[in-house]
Amino acid sequence: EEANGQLTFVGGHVKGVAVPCAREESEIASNIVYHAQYTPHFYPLRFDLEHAFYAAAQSVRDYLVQRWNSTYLQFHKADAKQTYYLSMEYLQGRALTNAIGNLGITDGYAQALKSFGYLLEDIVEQEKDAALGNGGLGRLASCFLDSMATLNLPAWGYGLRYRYGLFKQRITPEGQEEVAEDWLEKFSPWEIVRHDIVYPVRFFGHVQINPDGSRKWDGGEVLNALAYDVPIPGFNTKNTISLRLWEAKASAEDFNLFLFNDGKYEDAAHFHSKAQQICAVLYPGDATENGKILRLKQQFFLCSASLQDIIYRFKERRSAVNWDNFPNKVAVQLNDTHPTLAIPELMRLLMDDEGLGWDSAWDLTYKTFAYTNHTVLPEALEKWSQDIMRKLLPRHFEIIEEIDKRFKEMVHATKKDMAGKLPGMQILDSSNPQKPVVRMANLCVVSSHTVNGVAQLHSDILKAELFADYVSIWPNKFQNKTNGITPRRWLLFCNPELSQIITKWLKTDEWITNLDLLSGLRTFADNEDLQEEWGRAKLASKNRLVQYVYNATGVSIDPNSLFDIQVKRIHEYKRQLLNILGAVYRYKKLKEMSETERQKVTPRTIMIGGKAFATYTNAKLIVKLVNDVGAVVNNDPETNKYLKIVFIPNYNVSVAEVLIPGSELSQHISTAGMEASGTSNMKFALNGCLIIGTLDGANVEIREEIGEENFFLFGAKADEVPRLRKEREMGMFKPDPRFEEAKEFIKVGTFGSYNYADLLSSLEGDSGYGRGDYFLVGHDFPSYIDAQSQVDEAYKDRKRWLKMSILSTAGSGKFSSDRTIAQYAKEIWGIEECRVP
Ligand code: B1H
Repeated sequence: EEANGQLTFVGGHVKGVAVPCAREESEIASNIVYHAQYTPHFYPLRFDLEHAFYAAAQSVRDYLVQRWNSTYLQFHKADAKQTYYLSMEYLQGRALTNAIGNLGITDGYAQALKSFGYLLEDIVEQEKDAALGNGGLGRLASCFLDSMATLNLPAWGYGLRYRYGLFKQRITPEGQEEVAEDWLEKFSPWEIVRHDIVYPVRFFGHVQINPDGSRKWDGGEVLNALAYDVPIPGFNTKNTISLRLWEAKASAEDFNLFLFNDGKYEDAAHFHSKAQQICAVLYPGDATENGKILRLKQQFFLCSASLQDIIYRFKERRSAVNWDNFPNKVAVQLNDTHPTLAIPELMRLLMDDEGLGWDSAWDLTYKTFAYTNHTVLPEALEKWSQDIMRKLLPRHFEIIEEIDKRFKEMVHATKKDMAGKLPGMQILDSSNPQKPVVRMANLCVVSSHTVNGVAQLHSDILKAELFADYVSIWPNKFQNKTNGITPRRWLLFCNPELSQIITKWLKTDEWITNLDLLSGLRTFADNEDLQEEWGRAKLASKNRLVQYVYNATGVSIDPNSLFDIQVKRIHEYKRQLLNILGAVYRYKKLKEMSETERQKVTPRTIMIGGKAFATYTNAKLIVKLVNDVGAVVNNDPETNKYLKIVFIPNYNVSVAEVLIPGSELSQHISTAGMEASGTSNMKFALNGCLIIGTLDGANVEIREEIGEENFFLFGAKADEVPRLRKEREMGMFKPDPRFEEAKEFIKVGTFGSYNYADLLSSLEGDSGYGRGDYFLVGHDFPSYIDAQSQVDEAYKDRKRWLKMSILSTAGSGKFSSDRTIAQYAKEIWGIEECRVP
């Protein structure tokens, strides 16, 4: 049984290990044929590209399921402490290339598909992105899962199975249009519905006080949470972990047959439609929170189902004899405050269902949770109305009140000197009697054993500003964990040309799981042979991008121009406006030059992409402005050999996989102190792309690692920002004439009839968020233009540029999510490797 690797069922339990997966083309081919015939999603005699994709994906899933079973058997046998990553967002993107790449069977699949007349590249393109996230925070969660699996860590991801993920962006003459993205239109070949894993989740109702004084939450509405598991394979290991996504379901009992038979079809299915609402859409905000009650329901739904599942698993283990053991077996990481309700939910389950007293329940809860903060933007710090919370979650509200009360008592009793700071630190904020709120970040800080920021600068700012008062109470609670990205998806798979060169020159492919080895490339940075190969690989990726841009936009771009890219969510603090104003200024200068002067200019293609939150007016105007500027510049025969400006529509994970390898310069130009980390900066640098950027977020550490001579720095420093804003308010700001020139060039209607006065007025006036240039575009404009001139000069020297590019990759080792996750595992979670033999 175990010898041939089959699973064996013994007395209701499963024993055994997974079979190693097929490497032979013929075996892979017959597995694909099997699914094409027996997984009846398609007419069996049809075997087109789409059918081939689904059949191939399902054959891969079989291997994943085998490994996934052995992984959980291993975790169970070892009774290892496990980490549960709770996140409202995962930006998984496509899975096929990643899965066969991690399993080491890419060649076998390429050959097998060829035998059917298909190219693997074309098959891969059939897959829809799973976009259950907004931006960096969601993509970080997905990179973390890849690293947890690769490092053989006993870990799970928990999230929601949104019916519609992040919207699809269409560009029309009016700007951005949002369209629902139907990623489940056919089905997802990667998920496994778990009809055996269902938990009830309650909303509303009341708290019932029992004769013995214990409390019970009762009444209201109860929905079921049904699990869908997505297997996450590690690289070069059998370990395959799980992303468990919850879907809301009403039960059959909630279907009112009486009403239905009476012809009242909608009323009959009232609960069913309520259930559907919960997971219908991903909240499409990035760094804004606008208090939707449905969003609060989603958050609680994730927390309650996940916690019940975690407790169920704990009880299955031999260590479960004793609740004291809970934090020795369970670590829960909160991906920002979105899953904060897990804290009062664990308290409730321990006290009301398991019968523990407050002190024991609190002790276990405190030792279980850790919280990651991802932003200091005030509008993104979640605050929920106390009234809504009390109504939706009456028992949790009581528990939160009690946590707050005891926190205040503790401060009065043991930290008297801090008592004056309580109004800023307490969880319940009733200072506005019209709108009392629960401050979720405060609840997290008070209830977690560890709090971390996502880059050194950000963590320092948290300690010095946002959470400064708590630092006096708990000096050792605060840590930094600089973000990272998975080198598998973001180099090995998306940039095979460059990966081969790296392996060849390092004489090993161990860099794939030990990214620090990239520093070995430094020795060869001046080597002309390497530079030649490096340049050729970049050109191959640029050509692929040229094709992509043409297909997506109809614009032809010149592969010999400098490819300059800024892709991220559109937000004023990320300053796409600075980029486009710089581009407008460049265009104006080109127009003023003679043709002989122009010929000396470094030709550029500026690409900007990203989605704007649907109700964020200025962000949407920025999208429209970039498109309007592009339409004029790209069609100007005088200048379009030297400058093109392209808006890349519908930026997402799979688009990033084409853009990043083909980039030469990327822009990470947020107002200093406002971008907590950024992670695309790491992806670009890893792919040999140079960065123009401010001293913000992880840029600071990237610049340290790759060397300041290889980074185009400009702009105010974070600690200067408050003073600069003050000076502005006092009317002391004198704008650079080049800044005025660029704005004026737009205002006079160069780029069409739309009046951008409202958008540009955000850069004018004296003060206020959204006015008075809060984001300091005007202040940083001159140093930005100067840094761009340095870029143009550097690009003219091909050898120098290639050397800088090699050094960017060579210095990116630190930014592997393997390093980040290893630090979380050791310094926050206290978990260890648990490897499937
Ligand atoms: C980040 C968010 C975010 N920080 C609210 N905060 C959201 C806030 O739906 N919402 O309401 C969604 C997302 N996202 C990003 O996290 C930071 O801006 C980046 O700098 C950072 O790199 C990323 C990962 O840590």
